Amino acid sequence: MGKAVNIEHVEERVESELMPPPMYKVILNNDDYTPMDFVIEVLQLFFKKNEQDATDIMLAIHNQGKGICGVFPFGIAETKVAQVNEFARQNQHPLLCSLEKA
Ligand code: TYC
Repeated sequence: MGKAVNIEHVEERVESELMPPPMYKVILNNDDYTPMDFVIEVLQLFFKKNEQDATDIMLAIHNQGKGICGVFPFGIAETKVAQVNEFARQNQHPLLCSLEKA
């Protein structure tokens, strides 16, 4: 007698192995006080942007209110948000980093 296989469990496993993980946008929000150079530094340090890309993203956020720094699986996105907000607070800036489902 072959072992019984629970098809629901197999389907669940195949789904979790084949489906890409849900992705989250890491967002920087504009404010009136955080220095532009600090935002550029954040984009270079935490999101590995070069100086030109970091400057372009910062200016887009400044002009449009918010902007995407990167798109990551939940655990990585959550960690980046916490690290950026802590770095901003340590430097006494109100810069706000947040998450949105992609
Ligand atoms: N608006 C800020 C200023 O004029 C610059 C800024 C850009 C702040 C992007 C936050 O996410 C931000 N100094």
